[in-house]
Amino acid sequence: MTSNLNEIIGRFAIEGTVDAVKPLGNGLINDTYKVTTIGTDPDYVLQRINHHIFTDVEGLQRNIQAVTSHIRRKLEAEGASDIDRKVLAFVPLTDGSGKTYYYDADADAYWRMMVFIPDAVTKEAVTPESSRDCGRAFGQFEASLVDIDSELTESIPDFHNMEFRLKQLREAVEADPKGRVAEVKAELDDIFSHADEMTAAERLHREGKLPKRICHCDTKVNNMMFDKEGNVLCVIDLDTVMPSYIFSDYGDFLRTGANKVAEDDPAIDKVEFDMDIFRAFTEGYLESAKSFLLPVEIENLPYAAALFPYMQAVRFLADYINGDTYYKIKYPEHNLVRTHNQLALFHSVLDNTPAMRDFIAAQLA
Ligand code: GN1
Ligand code: MG
Repeated sequence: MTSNLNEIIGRFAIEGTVDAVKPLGNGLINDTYKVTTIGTDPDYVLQRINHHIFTDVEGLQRNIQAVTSHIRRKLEAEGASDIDRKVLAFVPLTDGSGKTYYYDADADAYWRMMVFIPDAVTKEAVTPESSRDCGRAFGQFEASLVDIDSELTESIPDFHNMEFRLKQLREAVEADPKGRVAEVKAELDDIFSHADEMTAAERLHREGKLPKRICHCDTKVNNMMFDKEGNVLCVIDLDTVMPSYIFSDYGDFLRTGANKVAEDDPAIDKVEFDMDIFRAFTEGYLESAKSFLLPVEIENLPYAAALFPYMQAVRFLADYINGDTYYKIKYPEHNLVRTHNQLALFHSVLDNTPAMRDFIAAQLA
């Protein structure tokens, strides 16, 4: 059974009278609608949260509330202008519970409502200029959260834990439900030959040398709002905001932004790590994040750039072996093609690592 949208909207304490409700954006995980009101009252964004992926909706919304109210308080203390366009605002329910999500038991659906940010745009394409802005903005996002005192939960447990992702791959290989393991021996050999170096983060963390901080964990260019002049307004899509190594935000942006082709492009010989994007993003990121980053975090930025294509290859290959149960596929070999693409990117990052180290050292000099 599907939810009645007007009935859902009525659960939230919005201002004004609803004029129209229309689908918004092209997200793969949540369903999103724009709720337009009559006249000058704010418009809203209504979202159905995918609770099959985000199983702890209560914890997830608590994370988002903690993060957005912390950022809002800081902006207010700084006397910043235009605060409503610089941080998301979630609408509470009308029932006085203070909750910012509604569970529709009949349809087994979770909903939330936020204020629509007017006169803002998102970008899909990464240029050196926009990646510098993204680096600065994601670094700023982390910087503004270093002193948050709320305990955040992992909205997807072990999301970016490389040891855990390798364990999932080993389990897939062991089970081999589709008989696909025999055809991916070379890919598995490649992956497992780098397993030790790629799990360095977990070891550093256990040794007490590497902290977890509040990270965004889905740092794509399209998760950022810009004003009409092209200035960054704010970071959006906060479902994956959770404690992680800063490698998550740095590495995952470069995984998507600095690949010369899309992550599922079958032209594997065209996969290449784009050093122009790397330099611009790193400059922006260090500008806003170096005030709090530890030497161990900065030293390992090239590792982070390699870690994310590697982790994604592990995840895609495990899904391929398992019979494509997690990622949507458009054709039977899709996850295998994605695996090849991400492994090629991983090797391109390794080839560029000495140059990356030199660049980062020069930034700090
Ligand atoms: C998923 O749906 P999307 O593209 O935002 C995945 C990411 C992967 C990405 C690979 C919750 O993100 O971790 O990097 O696919 N998100 C989740 O395309 O698993
Ligand atoms: Mg998104």
